[in-house]
Amino acid sequence: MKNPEVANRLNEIGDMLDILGEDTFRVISYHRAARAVEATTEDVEGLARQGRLSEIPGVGSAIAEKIEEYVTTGRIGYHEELRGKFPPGVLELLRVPGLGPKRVRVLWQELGVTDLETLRKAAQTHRLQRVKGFGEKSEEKILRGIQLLEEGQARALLWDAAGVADVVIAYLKANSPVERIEAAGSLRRMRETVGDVDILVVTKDHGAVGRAFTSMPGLREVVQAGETKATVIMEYTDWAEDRPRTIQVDLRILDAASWGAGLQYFTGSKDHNIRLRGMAQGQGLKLNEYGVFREDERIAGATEEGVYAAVGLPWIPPEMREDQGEIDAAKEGRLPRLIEPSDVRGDFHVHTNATDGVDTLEAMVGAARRRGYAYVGISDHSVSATVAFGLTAEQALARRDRFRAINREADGFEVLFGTECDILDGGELDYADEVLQEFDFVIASIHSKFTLEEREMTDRVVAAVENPYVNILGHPTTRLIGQRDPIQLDLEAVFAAAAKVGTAIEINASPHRMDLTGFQARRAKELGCRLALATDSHSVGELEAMRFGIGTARRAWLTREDLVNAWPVDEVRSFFR
Ligand code: DGT
Ligand code: CA
Ligand code: CA
Ligand code: ZN
Repeated sequence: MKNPEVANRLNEIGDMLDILGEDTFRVISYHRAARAVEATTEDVEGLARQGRLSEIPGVGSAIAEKIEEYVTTGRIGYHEELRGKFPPGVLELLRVPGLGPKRVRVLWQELGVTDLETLRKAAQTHRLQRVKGFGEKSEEKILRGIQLLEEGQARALLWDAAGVADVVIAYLKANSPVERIEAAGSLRRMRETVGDVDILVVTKDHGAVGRAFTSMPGLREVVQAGETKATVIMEYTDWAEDRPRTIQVDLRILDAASWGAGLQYFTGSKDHNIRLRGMAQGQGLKLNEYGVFREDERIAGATEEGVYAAVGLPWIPPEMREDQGEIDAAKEGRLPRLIEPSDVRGDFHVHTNATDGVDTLEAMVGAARRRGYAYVGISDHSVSATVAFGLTAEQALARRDRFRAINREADGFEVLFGTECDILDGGELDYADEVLQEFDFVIASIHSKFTLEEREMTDRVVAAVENPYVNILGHPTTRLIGQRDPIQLDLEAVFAAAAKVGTAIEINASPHRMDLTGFQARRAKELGCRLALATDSHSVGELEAMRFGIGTARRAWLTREDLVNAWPVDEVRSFFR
């Protein structure tokens, strides 16, 4: 499917026009078309062939022509023409938090800043301050922004890494004689970012698997190719920005007799492994990636369960293997029964095209149903979220009839009528209480004023959490991986307040948010909070992110009782009331 590539080109055209100071209306139309192309579930190639491109919302004839050109020739002449108008690094500057097209143009034209490196130099040597609108604060912000960007580039989002692993695994299954295959490493532990993808295989024919692995489509480079081990660099398009990126993929071929030991070893974490190995040594055993050995005899290795059992432990779920007390809990029989995908009955925090989503209410509801959910909570933005086309109270409430109509038709499935209501500067909510009480549930979220000091920010969030109409605190820290640091917030105080009044805390599974993290969510539970899993979907495809929300919940040691989504709809409704 070429949709991501097309969306990326259209976005770049919009950005370039903006830097060149072209008409805002044209700029916006390219960005809007890019979002729609990315979100549509239909392949643009097929639509182009059938002459149906203009059915994509926001795609007029001029943009349709460019998409057609890309689909047939792999390039867009207009894109290349614009590219020729400035140094290539200039576009990169847009990715620095706080730098919009207008500021980028000024930096480029007045200071000769042409890429991240020259920008860094200009900030370090305080030359930025010579430009109107830039001061010492903006220099610091820009330096931190460059650092965030580079950290983000070093590790992939979990969503992206999982996508690459899925493709590699499907390819090897289809094109080589693998008997077993699984992803290990940080991906299996569901860390929110992944350094490299580790794939483990059992096969009788090493050569055939190695050849398939080193000749997959999408390879940038083969770093090494040995008898039991190979490393390649794969290309992918990233979720957050639709940019071409690369990630390392390691393949290891294991003997069937060592499958469990290899899986255990290469899943990590390293700290978990070190502790486990210490435990084995204490019992006179040797543990490595080939098995558990007493003297020279292998007493376990074929299965992971067997490896843990050999050192006297029950199997520990991969998401818990972070050396955070899980080994002691296992030893003492205190491992929780973690939430499973099949326990999840619904999603909260879903946007539609009434605000900044791209799909209709009916499409989002239909997709949620097809996932096997019993309910879905729809939560479009409130009025102050202007960049997200937030709804006035009247507009929001006027939609209720449409929800009622869907619910009358849908047996055994319920749509909950919600809102994602902005938390304003002092912690008051964007809608009045009389409006808030009309919704089935209210998510309160921060989308503005990210830079308050901790004390003020904590008071602000606690005030929102204590509002009697608020049911869920949305993406509590607001961090965006690789783009924005978390706000200064005393999470302990927020969790304590939420536990007291019965406001649930969100685990937001949107790929670049992943907010709370597993460690934070575990602390929320310890302080008595309920948690709510939410994908913050802006299109049908993003409902899939629930997989990573569940991963995070498992990293947080959460069970069915802890997660509102695991409850039947009547219990959810009474909790919200
Ligand atoms: P990443 O790739 O940075 O997101 O994190 P991981 O955990 O996937 O790390 P990676 O790919 O370097 O190695 C995969 C697993 O292999 C790691 O989680 C544990 C195991 N491992 C790697 N190096 C060592 C080591 O020196 N000692 C031990 N005990 N285990 C190791
Ligand atoms: Ca890894
Ligand atoms: Ca690795
Ligand atoms: Zn939000």
